[in-house]
Amino acid sequence: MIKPPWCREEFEARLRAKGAYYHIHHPFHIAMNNGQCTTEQIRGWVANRFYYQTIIPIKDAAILANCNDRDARRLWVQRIIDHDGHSGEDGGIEAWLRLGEACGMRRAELLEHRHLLPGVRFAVDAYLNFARRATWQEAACSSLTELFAPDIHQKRLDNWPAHYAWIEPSGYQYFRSRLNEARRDVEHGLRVTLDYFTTREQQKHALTLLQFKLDILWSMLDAVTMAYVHHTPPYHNCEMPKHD
Ligand code: AHQ
Repeated sequence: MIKPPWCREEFEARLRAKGAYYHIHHPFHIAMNNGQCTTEQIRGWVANRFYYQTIIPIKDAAILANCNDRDARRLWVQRIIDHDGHSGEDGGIEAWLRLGEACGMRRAELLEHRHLLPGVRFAVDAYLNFARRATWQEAACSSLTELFAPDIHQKRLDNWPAHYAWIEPSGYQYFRSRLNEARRDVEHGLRVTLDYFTTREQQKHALTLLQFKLDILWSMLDAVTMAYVHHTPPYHNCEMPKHD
């Protein structure tokens, strides 16, 4: 029996209800916001998240490449500019490098992805490869995890300075910049999603796309937890062959 589509408000409410699975609820993130992370754990998180940040503009360029709607492209292209910067604006990738420096790491450690865990790489690459082959509307829908992002950035700005006095406050610029950028991005991404997925089956598909991206964010923190909380990164118990 074919079920009628959810009305626009119900569909949006179901998308927003997925916030229950957002990585703000991951134990590692809760520990970060409660000030329970060590310097090494914060640095490990910053270094691994840098790979995600560098992939976002490439992911967004993949979406643009799949998008035949000029009005949508005019809005979506701003996401690349936000991360890569443009004349006079250093952009989010540079801001994340400064977060790394504010945490006492050298830019080269991040740029060369020296701390990148296989599990983080796999999750991030899954997002990029999904965006390359999905329709641009499906990829737009998966970016709606940012419905929940302003809250996560605000909580860092509220909690980290008191908990982690060893971090240079200049490093928090990235979180501040995302408060408005995420809200603006999501306003467009939500409109695309509510307009495009119109049957009940398509609406349920949209929810699975959002869950897929939630799984990516959650899995990244699982890999970071194995390495930096349980000290069991991949191959931690293997004798690595000595090759010069
Ligand atoms: O800094 C983040 C960012 O630039 C983006 C882009 C967006 C996307 O296109 O999927 N998602 C996203 C996110 C960013 N920061 C994450 C965080 O926890 O700091 C949250 C993440 C997201 O919610 O997808």
